[in-house]
Amino acid sequence: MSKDQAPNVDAPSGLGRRKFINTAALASLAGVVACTDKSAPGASAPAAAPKAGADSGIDYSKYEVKPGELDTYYSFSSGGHSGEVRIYGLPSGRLFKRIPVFNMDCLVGWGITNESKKIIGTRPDGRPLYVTGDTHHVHQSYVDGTYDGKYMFVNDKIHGRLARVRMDTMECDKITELPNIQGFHGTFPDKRDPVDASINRTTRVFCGAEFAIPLPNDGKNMAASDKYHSLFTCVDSETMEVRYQVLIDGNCDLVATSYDGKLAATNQYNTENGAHYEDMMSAERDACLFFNVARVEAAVKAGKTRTFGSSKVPVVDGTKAANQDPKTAIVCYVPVSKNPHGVNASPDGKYFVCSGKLSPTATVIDLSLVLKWFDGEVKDARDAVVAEPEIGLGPLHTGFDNKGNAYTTLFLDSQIVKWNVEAAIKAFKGDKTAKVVLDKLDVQYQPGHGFTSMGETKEADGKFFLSDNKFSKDRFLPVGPLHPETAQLIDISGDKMKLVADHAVYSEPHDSIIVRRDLIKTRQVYNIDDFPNAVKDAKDCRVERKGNKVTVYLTSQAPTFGLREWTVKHGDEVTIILTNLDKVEDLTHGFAIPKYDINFLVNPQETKSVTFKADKPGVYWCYCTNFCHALHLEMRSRMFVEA
Ligand code: RUQ
Ligand code: CUA
Ligand code: CA
Repeated sequence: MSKDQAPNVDAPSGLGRRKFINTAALASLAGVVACTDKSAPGASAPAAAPKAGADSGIDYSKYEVKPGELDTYYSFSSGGHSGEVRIYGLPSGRLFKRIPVFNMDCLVGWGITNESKKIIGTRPDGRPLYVTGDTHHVHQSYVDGTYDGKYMFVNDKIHGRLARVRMDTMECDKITELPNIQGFHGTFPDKRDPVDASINRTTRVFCGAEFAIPLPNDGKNMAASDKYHSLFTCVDSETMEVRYQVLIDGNCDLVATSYDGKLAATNQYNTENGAHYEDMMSAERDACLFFNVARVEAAVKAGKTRTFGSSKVPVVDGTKAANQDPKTAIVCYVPVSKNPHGVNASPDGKYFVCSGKLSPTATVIDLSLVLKWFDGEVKDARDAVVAEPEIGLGPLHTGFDNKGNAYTTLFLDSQIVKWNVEAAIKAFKGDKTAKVVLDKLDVQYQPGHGFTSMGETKEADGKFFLSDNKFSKDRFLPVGPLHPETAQLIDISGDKMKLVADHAVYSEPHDSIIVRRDLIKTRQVYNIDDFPNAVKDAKDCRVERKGNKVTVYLTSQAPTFGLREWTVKHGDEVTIILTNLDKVEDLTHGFAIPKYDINFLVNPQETKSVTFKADKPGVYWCYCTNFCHALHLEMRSRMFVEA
């Protein structure tokens, strides 16, 4: 690939790199992938990749996970518009598992088995309600500021759904559709329960809707977009039911929660309620909204609520007009730089950082001052801003170490910037000696999310930062027009950031968390008693008929299925219930029926079922799809559909 094809194109002339990006400049940027002014201070051209191997002075073997060794961290990653969640090991970058959530997956039978369709929801004809999804953000459940290893939550931006993944089996067990919203983007669970301390674990998951819509959205009126609204939603992490929603002005983008459980926040880039991008960029400032959780819940309890459309979910009024008096307000609108992106909580529990996106700054908001605003002690919400350092072009997301440093992705600069939060606060107060920006590192290319090891917990350990980059051209062997993306591993334990690995990841890694391995406790074999329809003995295998409904009870035990053959009649509705009686770890069987579009797995001691219409007469070899035994190919059964 020639240099001029590389994604590092100089800024269109006339674009002042350290100045604000205005509408026109942004529009002209749309045609280039990057903008890098090599003469600017602190910047270097990422066109030349850091030298590999011995030349870089980095001992890469330190980060190697040798054959037979295990990784020290898990990385749980959303798969963007693949609709799934992925599990990697770090530092190796090994891909362990893809968890189907909002997509269909014929490896495990997600969207094919009755059990998965019950979680996804079905249409009247029995097909899954939706087979597309767009997962953006994954976060785990907390107990007192760190992961409790129980659940993982992930959003679907397309259809406005929140899914829960059980951490013991690493499978999705619930999906909830949020009412009256579109473009569900940011999500974050509570880090601590502020109301009922006896529960002492996450009970809320907050969800931000990015696209404002008419309420109700009943097709009667397109109206002007300034009449649209967004809702901020709270879902109960145990029941996965929607508890309440808050009506707001503008939109939501990312979501963060405080460590004391008192505040939930969302940054918003469209305070203008614009329908087109230039309208969304017309105001000088947008906002970061802070929800006073106790007050919101008191308002819900007091019945100061309304509902929209057919939804029964109580909605409280968080609009500006209804929240003029701080002493009774449920929402605080803190003005921040125009069109911000990302809001992240520092692990010391004190600050939230919003990234400027269109402004080369990050905004640091002091949570104690937000709480003081609610008490009437701070007059102007903008006074909760304690720093606004200039860090580089196109800042998006921030991770933190355990030494008070922040690491922000710079999309346009293709860099990670390391900066010190307390120094930024000093500089904001006028201290000219404060050294704010400590280091910059080129990444390849255009980072979106970046996150640190354990960085979303109070156990942030300052070891690694992972940069999920949106572009990878020239970093990997070419594979056609659809490129992989890059997840670059950066050692942040020293003063200087060190790029230590390029991991190719399938499109589109969106956001991840890096979790210490000791926090994850999985079961390796299911408990047969957890499945009420389990066929517990091979002797129980049989065919039962009620009218034209036929149930086939089946077991698998390497290398046989419990029935060698069975007969149903043309036109029957057939349900097959299959229990894997094998107890040995890793002894998974598959079950496929040609021409009937059936394909799913049963793990040790697991039960799954499928239902279909026997609409094609003939002999069908049902076979095991998952290599399980020396006689795997012989592991078959015959379905006879009698004409
Ligand atoms: S957003 S690249 Cu969908 Cu996570 Cu910032
Ligand atoms: Cu059972 Cu292959
Ligand atoms: Ca805006």
